[in-house]
Amino acid sequence: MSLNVEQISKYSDKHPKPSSTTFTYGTAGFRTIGETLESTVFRCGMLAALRSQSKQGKVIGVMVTASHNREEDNGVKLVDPMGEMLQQSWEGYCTTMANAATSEEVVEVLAHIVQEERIDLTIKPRVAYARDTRPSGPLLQAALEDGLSALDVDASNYGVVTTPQLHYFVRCMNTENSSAAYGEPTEAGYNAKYGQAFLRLVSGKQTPTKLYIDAANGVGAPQVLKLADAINSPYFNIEVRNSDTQTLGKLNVDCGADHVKSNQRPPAGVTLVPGSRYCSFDGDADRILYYYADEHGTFHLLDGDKISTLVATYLRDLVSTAGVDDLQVGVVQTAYANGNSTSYIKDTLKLPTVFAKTGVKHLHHEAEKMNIGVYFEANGHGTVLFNPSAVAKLRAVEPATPAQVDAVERLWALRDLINESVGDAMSDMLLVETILICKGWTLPQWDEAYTDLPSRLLKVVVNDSTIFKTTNAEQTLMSPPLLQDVVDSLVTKFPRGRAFVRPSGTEDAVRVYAEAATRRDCDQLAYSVAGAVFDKAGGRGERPSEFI
Ligand code: 16G
Ligand code: MG
Repeated sequence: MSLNVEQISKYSDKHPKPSSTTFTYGTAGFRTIGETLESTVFRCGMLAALRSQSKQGKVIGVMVTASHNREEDNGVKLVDPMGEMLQQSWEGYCTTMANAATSEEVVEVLAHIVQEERIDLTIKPRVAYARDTRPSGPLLQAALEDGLSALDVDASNYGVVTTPQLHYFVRCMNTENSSAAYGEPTEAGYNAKYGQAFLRLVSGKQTPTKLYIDAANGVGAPQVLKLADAINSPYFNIEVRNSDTQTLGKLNVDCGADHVKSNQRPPAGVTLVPGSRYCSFDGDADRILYYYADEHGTFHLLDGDKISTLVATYLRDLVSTAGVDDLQVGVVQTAYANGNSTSYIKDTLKLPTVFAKTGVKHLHHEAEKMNIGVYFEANGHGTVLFNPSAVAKLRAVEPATPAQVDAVERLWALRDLINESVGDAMSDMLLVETILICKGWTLPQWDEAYTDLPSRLLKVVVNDSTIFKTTNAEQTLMSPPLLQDVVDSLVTKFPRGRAFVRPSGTEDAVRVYAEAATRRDCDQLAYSVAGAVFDKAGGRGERPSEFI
């Protein structure tokens, strides 16, 4: 069997590539102005089909979203059979395919992939797809459906759902009727699985105060309300703010997890009252952060690092109570993790921790190497993985005391509560709520574990960000030459100073991160490093110079 060239060309001619744009499959798929993405999304439909055939007809996911980016942007990414990010070796195919100039070239690229991957075209391809609430979503979805029709895909449309929900559906579909069955691949199945695990873990404890959720005016708003309906219990007492997905121009504007983390202040539409509890999702609900105001009204952020230390502590204690001694909990962070969180994990919790490159796929792969791997980016994106040896060790344990029985049961329930396919704001929220309810903790009590070092993230626009090459989990610059020496010498001037420079994987810019013992030192360090990048590596526009 060979590719149906006539059918593919007919559909492809409907979605010509804009001649002036070059597309790249970046950290989280393709992402740019939504209206320019039609040809790319169409082609992703065909790529998903081939990927499915290369996996013997397993379901591949396609998600149309641009997460926390502005509303006019959109994006598309592919999801592999277990709900994980697309295998990196296929990213190159995606980029080549997106940049094919004509329909003839599109067919050539498809034929090349079929040959390289030895794809059996007689296998029926299966794809599950969904989108977020962006206005360009319906147009792109129609293009995607053409791509699926071009290769005669057996397709499932999940409508408007969060990114992690689609990852969950893909994993469920591919594990149905197997010993690894993950759940029912429907919204109701998702809500039932996570909702029931949550209630199993918290029942009998004291009910919490209300949780205010900033849903970034995105898809998390309708979905978390459905989750609350399914849970239907005072243990999940929520009020959703920034839930307007209908009015144009509101998505992620002055709200959402990225805004809160970047600006270190509460979102619009939420007035913090001391004693109350708040969290923010991002636009596609794969990130979450908590925050509160103290009695002086000062804002305190509980970011991904705080979530990961809370979760790792809880798991470590349960593992120890359960008596599964050789079951190791580890933590994966990125260079953006606050230095005090890393010291806390190493010195106080005494847990192993490693750094991975930015981007969920990199953390995920490191976490897979651990028995129980907790991974979070400081921006609130993360989850927990139980690897097969952890599951085997848990199965083998023979609890002797009621406390051990309880701890083992809790570990199983936690595994059901966690979306292991990818970081998930709703599942992570239920996890944090569970731990707080079980410990009887307020947000300030959770916050007591350690105090963040002051940190600052700056962006420098340069002529060519591709000259920036890093190593050591993006903490050390290899190129441009000698720039790392300058960074190193600046860092030594400030107590507890740390700084790194890395090219962004989602936009054409360079990011500078710095932290130090005091706010003043931290800002001085950040601006001196950013100034050095600007001067020595082709800075464009205004020189970053607020303090120097
Ligand atoms: C993407 C990543 C996020 C990462 C961010 C870094 C996924 C699903 N998302 O949004 O994890 O923190 O990129 O962006 O992997 P940057 O490279 O522009 O700094
Ligand atoms: Mg997101």
